[in-house]
Amino acid sequence: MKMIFAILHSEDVDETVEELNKHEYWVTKLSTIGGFLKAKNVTLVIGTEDEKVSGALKILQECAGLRKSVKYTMPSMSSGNIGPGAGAMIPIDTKVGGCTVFVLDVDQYEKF
Ligand code: 2BA
Repeated sequence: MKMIFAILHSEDVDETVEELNKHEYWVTKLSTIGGFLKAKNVTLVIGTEDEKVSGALKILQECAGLRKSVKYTMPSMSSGNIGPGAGAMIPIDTKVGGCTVFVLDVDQYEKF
């Protein structure tokens, strides 16, 4: 038996928990705050059998891992862009998400 602690961005939590539940993982959500940036994040506590750990890690990586995203922004007027297409949105590559995971051994597991 293992205990997985996964610290992830709040915006990735709903999809991640839904996917974990769909694959029959038990999950507890804790509202947490990063010690360095003091920003809110969420820590998921997942108790599971050893053989199911890799499946949980795969879901965490897919739903909450660091990934690329394209944001669109308006060009600034001050850039002197006044020709045709001046109002067109500019795509900017950004990175979103990111998840820190700890996997611990569990000595005993009971439900009373
Ligand atoms: P990440 O490394 O992606 O960490 C995101 C959040 O995950 C952290 O929030 C913290 O809540 C948790 N976390 C990460 N590694 C941990 C660990 N070994 N033990 C316990 N919790 C852990 P924050 O502490 O607010 O950190 C936000 C981001 O600031 C970090 O992103 C990292 O890029 C940077 N950072 C954190 N501590 C730092 C430090 N001492 N020096 C420089 N940069 C730091």
